[in-house]
Formats: sequence, structure tokens, C-alpha cells
Amino acid sequence: MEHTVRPRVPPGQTVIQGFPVLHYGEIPRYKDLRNWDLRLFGAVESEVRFTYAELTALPTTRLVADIHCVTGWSKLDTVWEGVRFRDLLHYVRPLPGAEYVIVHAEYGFTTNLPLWRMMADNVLLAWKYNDQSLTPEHGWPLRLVVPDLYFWKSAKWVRGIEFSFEDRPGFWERAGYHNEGDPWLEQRYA
Ligand SMILES: Nc1nc2c(c(=O)[nH]1)N[C@H]1C(S)=C(S)[C@@H](COP(=O)(O)O)O[C@H]1N2
Ligand SMILES: [Mo]
Repeated sequence: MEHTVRPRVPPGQTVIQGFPVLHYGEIPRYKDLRNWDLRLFGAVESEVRFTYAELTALPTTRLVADIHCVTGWSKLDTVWEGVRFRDLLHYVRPLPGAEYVIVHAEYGFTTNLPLWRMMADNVLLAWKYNDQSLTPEHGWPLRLVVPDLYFWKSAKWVRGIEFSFEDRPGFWERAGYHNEGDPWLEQRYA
């Protein structure tokens, strides 16, 4: 019987062993997390705010996933731990028609994703990488992990999740990156 097997790595990607640090601007440093919060807001029935203690007390998910950076590197079997985005939805209940999510990070960084992408089993708000606390340069205290899209959508230093009726291109999307960013379709640049 003939069948097609999807390759492990998307087109144009090279597997690497290290873990590059890539972002625009400063790395936030927190003395403590007493004033840290995660806000879920916008087109929802009720807006919610989690302290760090509240968020990290929720049921956690461990995820093993390959990640793909638009600059051409892929890293296999990265291990993350945190809370599934989907598991937060019942706290806010997005309004009908709120089909977009705008993720807000420190210093005004944003990235946009369709809600259906965010609902996938493998979308995490993570605070652990390879069984250790995230390091500041990789997004401590909280980063998004969306393995099915190029890694620029995986915002570091996340502070807010906005639900929206309309799509709104974020930082890298306005800078010329593709609005969707599916690595299997090589949606690199607009
Ligand atoms: N807040 C924030 N998150 C960000 C970025 C950024 O500039 N700011 N850059 C993105 C890009 S382009 C990439 S490739 C990944 C890199 O994550 P890493 O440094 O953990 O490898 O972070 C993404 N998350
Ligand atoms: Mo990137």
C-alpha cells in the first residue's frame, strides 16, 4: 500500500541543538511577582485577572513539541509545562464572533492569532522549559507556546490575552511577517 508520510521538519528548516534567543527590545527583569498579573479581556462575558500564584495553581499540562523559527532553525522535542490556553476559556467565555486573540506582552509587544489556533491541545502558557523555570531571556515568568506556527507567535513575557471580533496584526506581523505563519505552508513573510 502506498502512503505519504509528512516529514518531521517543515520545508526550508534546519534542525539545531542550541536554543537561540530572539526578540526585539529589552528583557524584563522581575524582582518579585507580587505586582504581576495576567489579564483576559475584550470580547468576553467576564474579564478575569490571575495573579501568578493563581495561574500556577491551575491544573498543568506537559507538552513535548518541535518548534520552528522563521529564520530557519527548528528544535525538536522541546519540553514545556504550564496551563493550556483552552483550559482558561471557561473563566471568560468568549462572546460569539470573537474569533481572534491578541496576545499582549511586556513593553507593548503584541501578536495575533485566530481563536481556533489557540484552542489546539498543544497551545500552552508556559513557565517551565525542560523541567526548569523559564529563564528571563526565554520568557520568564510566562510565555506562550504555539508549536503549529512559526515561533514569533509564541510571545515571551505575556501579560494579557485579548479576545477580539476583528483581527489586528501584532508587532512582527506589522513588520512584514506573514499574518498566519504556518511553517508547513512556509508562510514566512507577507
Ligand atoms: N515579547 C516578545 N516575544 C517574542 C518576541 C519578541 O520580540 N517579543 N520575538 C518572537 C520571535 S521572533 C521568536 S523567534 C521567539 C524566540 O523565542 P526564544 O528567544 O525563546 O528562542 O520569540 C518570540 N516572542
Ligand atoms: Mo523569530
